[in-house]
Amino acid sequence: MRSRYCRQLQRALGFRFPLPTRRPLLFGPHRLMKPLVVFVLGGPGAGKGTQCTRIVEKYGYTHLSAGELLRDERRNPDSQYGELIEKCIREGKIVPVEITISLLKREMDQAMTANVQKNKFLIDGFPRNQDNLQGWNKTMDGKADVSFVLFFDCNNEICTERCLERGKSSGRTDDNRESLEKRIQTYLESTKPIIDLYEEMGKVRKIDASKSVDEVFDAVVKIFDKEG
Ligand code: UP5
Ligand code: MG
Repeated sequence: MRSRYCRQLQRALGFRFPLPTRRPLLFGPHRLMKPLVVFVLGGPGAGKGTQCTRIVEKYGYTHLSAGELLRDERRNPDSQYGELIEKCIREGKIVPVEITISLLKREMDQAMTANVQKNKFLIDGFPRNQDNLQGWNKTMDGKADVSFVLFFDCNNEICTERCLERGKSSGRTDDNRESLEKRIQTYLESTKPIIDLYEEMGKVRKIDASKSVDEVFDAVVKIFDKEG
C-alpha cells in the first residue's frame, strides 16, 4: 500500500526516490550496532537475577530474564500461550523456543529502537537446552554476538533452600519442593550440557555462587572489568 502510494508520487513528481523497506529492526537501522549478548546461566536460585540487577547498575547492560518474560506472557489474558507456559513452569519443563525467542527478540528490538547505543544485553536463564540453542542460532545467527557465558555455579541444596525461602513471599508457582526437584533435574539433564558446550569453546566465565551476594558480585566485577 505504502509503496504503491510512493510509486504514484514518483510518477507525479517525475523523479525516482528510494522506496521504504520493511525490514525487521535487528536488520534495519541498527545493523551497524550489533547486539552484544552475555548469556547468564546457573541452577534455579543460583542468583542469576540478583547479580544481573547489580551488573545493570554498574555496567549499563539491559537485563532480559527469559523466565520473567515468560511469566509476563502467561499473565497476559490475550496470549494464546498462557496455559502452555504455566504448565511448563510448574513442571520445571522448558517452553518451546519459538515462544521464548519471540519474546527476547521483541525486547531487544524495543531496547535498541529506544536507544541505538544500548546494544549490550544480559540474557538470563537462556539457552536452557538444545532446542533453545538451535532456535537461537537459527534466528540470531549473524545478527547478535555472544560475548561469553556467565555461569553461576551453586550446589543443589543451597539452590533449593534459597528458592524455598523466597517461595514464602514470591508468589512463584514453581518455588515449592516438588517443582524444584523437577527444575533441578531439568537443569542437570538439559542446561548443564549447554554450559559444557560453551566451556569447550572457551566461552564460560564460572563463578562460585554459593558465597554471599557481595562476594559473588566481587567476582562478577573482575570478569566484567576485564571483558567490558
Ligand atoms: N539469593 C541470591 N543470591 C544469593 C546469595 N549469594 N546468597 C544468599 N541468597 C541469595 O535468587 C534466588 C533467591 O536467592 C532470592 O531470594 C535471592 O534473594 C537469594 P535469584 O537471583 O532470583 O536466582 P535465579 O538464579 O534468578 O533463580 P530463578 O529461580 O529465577 O532461576 P530459574 O532458572 O529456576 O528461573 P527462571 O525464571 O529463569 O525460569 C523459570 C522457568 O521458566 C523454568 O523452570 C522454565 O520452566 C521456564 N523457562 C523456559 O522454559 N525457558 C527459558 O528460556 C527460561 C525459563
Ligand atoms: Mg531468575
